[in-house]
Amino acid sequence: MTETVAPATAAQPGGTVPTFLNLIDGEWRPSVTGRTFRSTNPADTRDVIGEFQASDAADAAAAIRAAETAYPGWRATPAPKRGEVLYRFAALLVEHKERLAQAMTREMGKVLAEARGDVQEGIDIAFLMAGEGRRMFGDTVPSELPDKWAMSIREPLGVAGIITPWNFPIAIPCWKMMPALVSGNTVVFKPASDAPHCATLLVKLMAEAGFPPGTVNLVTGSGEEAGMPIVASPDVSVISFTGNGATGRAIAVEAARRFKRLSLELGGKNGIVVMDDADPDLAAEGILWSAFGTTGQRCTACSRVIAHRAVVEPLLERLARGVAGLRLGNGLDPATDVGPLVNAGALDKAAGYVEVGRGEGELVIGGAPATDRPGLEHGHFFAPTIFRDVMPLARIAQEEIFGPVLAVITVDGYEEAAMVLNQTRYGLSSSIYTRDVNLAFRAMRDFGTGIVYVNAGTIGAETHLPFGGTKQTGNGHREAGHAALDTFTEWKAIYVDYSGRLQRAQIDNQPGPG
Ligand code: UN1
Repeated sequence: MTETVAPATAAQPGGTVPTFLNLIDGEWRPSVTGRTFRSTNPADTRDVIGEFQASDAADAAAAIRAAETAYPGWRATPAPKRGEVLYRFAALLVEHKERLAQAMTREMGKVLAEARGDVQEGIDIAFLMAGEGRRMFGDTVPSELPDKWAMSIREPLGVAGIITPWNFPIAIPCWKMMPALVSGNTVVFKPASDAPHCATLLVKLMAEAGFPPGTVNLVTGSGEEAGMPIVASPDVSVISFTGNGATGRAIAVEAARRFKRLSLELGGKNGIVVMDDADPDLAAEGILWSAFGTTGQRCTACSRVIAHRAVVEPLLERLARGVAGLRLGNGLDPATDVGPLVNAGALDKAAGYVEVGRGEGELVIGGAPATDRPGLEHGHFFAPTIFRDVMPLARIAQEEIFGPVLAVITVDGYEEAAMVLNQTRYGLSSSIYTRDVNLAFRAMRDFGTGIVYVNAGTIGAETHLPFGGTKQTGNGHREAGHAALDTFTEWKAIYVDYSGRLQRAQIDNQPGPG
């Protein structure tokens, strides 16, 4: 493989563009299609990162075969030994953190400090799951009968299909692959087409860490050509997907045909409630970070503020001031607060929702692409945007924009705030700012999301608690924490009768009255 981490600055026009390959059965291989696609820098699209394999069903099939072949050996490897490979991988991530973070900022635009955080999340989950190699707790319970043993163990499922988004291009693949691998599955990994370079660097380190050939296979390409064949394959036992709802639905339909285990992590429309007793400075800071960090491109990003009428003016004043101070630019520049959107489609989507928003609320600040500003001409930059006086059921308060567009809704009390907060089809993250402990506990109970924050924004989940959402945010599974093992394992109940005679179970030994 031509493996270079190109300089952080834009490639010279006419400079050579490296070509990257799939990893199948421990070998770097070109796609059978002979086609490639480009990954470019969203802060400056003249900077081409590389050509990547435009794989199709035949490449997916080869990767699945490799994973199937590697499975018996990996499954038979004791879990603590599998965990040791994860430890080595985690250590390599630590060693290469800065290089990976730079490559990430260049490929998908998030500012360097956040890119480092993304790699850190990968490190954290790798260490956590490495430890699962020595835990992976099951139950040992007393039997109903004498001289009989009863216990349960987790077993791997087989080949895991891992299909990931571009917005956390190291963290999310690690969230999925680490629990899959430590529990004895082998992996076929199809990353988003906006971040194939990060995926390539990641699997290269995995191979270096000592995952045996075929245990981890990488196939780049489009969702339709390379992803769907993985979902449809009878030889893939479990799919874990993070991405948009429409793709999630198509995957769910296909997976259902084979009763395939499927974990979906889809959209969000995360709200922050600000009560009249909240500290307005603290709330404004949390909102700005949650709404405009990662340019609003997190599943957990805050896109709705539900503010008590008594605080809405001081809050909006702070938010507008905060937004005015945010510096847009290339994420490699330490002065940058907000990087570009990932691609031209994302820019068009944000602009389209701003047009919708003009009819649904009052524009406070922003509202346009920022590509007319000096230095931003060649990137997908959009000005952080706030609308006020938005009605709870307005489109900009209901639909996931996945960009820096925030809708502020005014309410008159806690009951109304909780109702509005829950009035969406999604349920990933939520937050309340209040100094009233009773209200905080009511919110913990009432907010119908998988993650609830008190006096903090909606982003920044830690890797050792379950991550995921209710309603159309997913299909009930959770990532991260020990809950992640539930996606990639199934339970086996084991009974050992050491009495040396036939003992009928309690249910089979009911003589009846008299
Ligand atoms: C995502 O956007 O899909 O909680 C993941 C957070 C991060 C993960 C976000 N730890 O904001």
